[in-house]
Amino acid sequence: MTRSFIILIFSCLLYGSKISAAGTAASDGDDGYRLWLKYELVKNASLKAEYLKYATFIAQTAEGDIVQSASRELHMGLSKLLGKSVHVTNSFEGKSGGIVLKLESGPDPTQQAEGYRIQLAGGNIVVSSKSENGILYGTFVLLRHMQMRLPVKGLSLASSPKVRFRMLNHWDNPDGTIERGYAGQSLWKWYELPERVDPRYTDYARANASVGINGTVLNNVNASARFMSQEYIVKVAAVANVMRKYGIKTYLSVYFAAPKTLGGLTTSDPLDPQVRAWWKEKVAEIYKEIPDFGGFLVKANSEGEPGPQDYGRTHADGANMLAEAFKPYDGIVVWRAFVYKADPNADRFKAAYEEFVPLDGKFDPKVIVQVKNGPIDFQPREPFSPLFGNMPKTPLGMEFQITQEYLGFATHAVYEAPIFKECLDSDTYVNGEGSTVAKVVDGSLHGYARTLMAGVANTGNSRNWTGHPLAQANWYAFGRLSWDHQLSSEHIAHEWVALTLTENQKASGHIVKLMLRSREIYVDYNTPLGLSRPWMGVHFAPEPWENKGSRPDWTAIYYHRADSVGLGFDRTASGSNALAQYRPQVQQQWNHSDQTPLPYLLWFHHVRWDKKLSTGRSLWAELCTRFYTGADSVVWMQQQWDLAKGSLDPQIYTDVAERLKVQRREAIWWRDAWVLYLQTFARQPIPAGFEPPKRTLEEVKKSVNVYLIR
Ligand code: BDP
Repeated sequence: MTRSFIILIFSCLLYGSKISAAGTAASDGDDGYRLWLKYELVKNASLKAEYLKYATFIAQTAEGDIVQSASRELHMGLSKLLGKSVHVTNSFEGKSGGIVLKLESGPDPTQQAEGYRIQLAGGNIVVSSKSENGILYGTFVLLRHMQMRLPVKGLSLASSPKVRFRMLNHWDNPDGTIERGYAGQSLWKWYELPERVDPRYTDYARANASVGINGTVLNNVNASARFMSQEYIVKVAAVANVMRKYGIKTYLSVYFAAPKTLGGLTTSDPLDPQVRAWWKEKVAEIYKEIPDFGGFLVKANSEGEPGPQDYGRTHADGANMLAEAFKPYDGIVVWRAFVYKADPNADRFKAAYEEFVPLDGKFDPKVIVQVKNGPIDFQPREPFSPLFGNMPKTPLGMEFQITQEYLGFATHAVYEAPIFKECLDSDTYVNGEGSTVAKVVDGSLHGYARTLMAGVANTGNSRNWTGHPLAQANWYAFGRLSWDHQLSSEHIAHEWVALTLTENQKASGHIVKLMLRSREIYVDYNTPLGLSRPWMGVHFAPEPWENKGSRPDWTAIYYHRADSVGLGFDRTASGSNALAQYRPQVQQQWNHSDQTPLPYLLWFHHVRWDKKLSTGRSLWAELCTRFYTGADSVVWMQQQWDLAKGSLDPQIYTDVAERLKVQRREAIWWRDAWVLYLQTFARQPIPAGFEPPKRTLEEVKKSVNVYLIR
């Protein structure tokens, strides 16, 4: 069969059946399934006429499944945007008035190959790239351009990704549950794979490719060894077959002790020849089924997971053993640096640095060490991890959390781009001023070619993918920033709102305002002034009184250190001295409580309750002010949302409006939990102007417990 014949059949099928699963719209109301790929009909007549000028044909001039996906998407997108089925052909000689998808010649093994160019030439719009992936990305950008109702006149766009591996990490378990997932069950239906391949996998791949994501780790970092069994490898291969068509490589998290538990060996020691042979065979087995397999993600010797240290070996020994198994292939090993030992005298803040910095230079070139943005654990605000910049001989990847583990699950609206940006824009000063975390991660500071940004996914099988409709923006923003970390939070928010919620500029302005302030508002009622709140619970409500845990750093009191004198964790030289892990210029910013910016104050200082802060208020009064104004600002968020009402789909409007009501109620509840608890130490009244909580501390504690039991 010739390619043009295949294309013709495919166009007919696609158009004949109207729209694939990908484009299914809900009959009444918008259920959010289509994400930012809605392709709503262009109503403005002159703009539509301008787009139609280039809609006489789609020329798919290159072979390959990924280019095929691009022309399929373009065909579908144009038919919905313009109400016209555009003919797909494989040549355009002498013709104008179409869109041409073209592979540029010249080999280019770098990430630049994934870049695209969109320009006007010979009366056509030409989308070109050195790679199939680039053509697909360019196609999505062109469709985005039209979705944003931008003119074609003078069209000239070009962009290359700044980071090479842009991936989602799913914390999904084989039984369908998702660790820290708040949008339903796992997307991956292991029980029906490999025979039945849910069409939703294709829509997942489309959404990711549309923002430049090119990798997905399907399973939880607290990994089940089952994923290494032949039974599961075949299932994973069926998912990988879908991902491949969208330029997405499939990865797996591995259980380090699998040689023992699955392979029946007596040890999983990384220096044992039999163990090494086991992994080599396992990797070969995977590549037989998945020729473009991406690699492994490993959580080892962390929170009880097995690892090389169980055998007196180092993280580098473990990672390098796996890297050796990948030698014949393209795959990589992503080794996580999320480690902290159960040491009652230690500061968890310092743990990853202490374990990993001495290993700098000892990792195989196929290894990337994946570091969480902050030193502790995805708190609403954290200083950047001191590992960034301090391992110049090891590629360090970024791990952000998109799922809202500490950000109110799928109930609270928190736009995360500002969290990601805050970290990426932080200056490590390792090579002088301007040595930002972003430059460490994109490899430009230390010359790494293998660069990575990962986001812990917030997707589930909820019809709208993310539970909270506004949480879709966090998935979108992660993808956009993994491609280009220089984009601003505001720019990304504008794009997402225009693509997903409304074309109306005024309404969009209100929603973008809401999104941009949402994180600060959340921090104010949740963990103001640099408080943090991890412990071993569900991580929903703050439970600052929590003092029971099997180790000290699995309690809440370990982190905030409230006592009769004051509040906060002293990490200066008089305390844990964690600050010494940063360059002097960074230390200077945070060393003195008088000069430390308020958002970071309690991360580094134990501050007296009556200390006067730069706002003119005492610590206690400032805390109360933040808790109260934060909770009250949710009302402002509700107002912004309501101002956009007339321009929103009613189903989405109502969904968000109702979630904001819950957010308001919970913000007050969390505020009350903190102020009543802290008051037992500060022994001061709630400052004038704020109404004291209507409940007692005991009542708040009980209500949190009830929540936990439920
Ligand atoms: C914490 C989560 C836990 C994860 C762990 C990790 O509470 O569920 O397993 O991080 O990243 O944030 O490994």
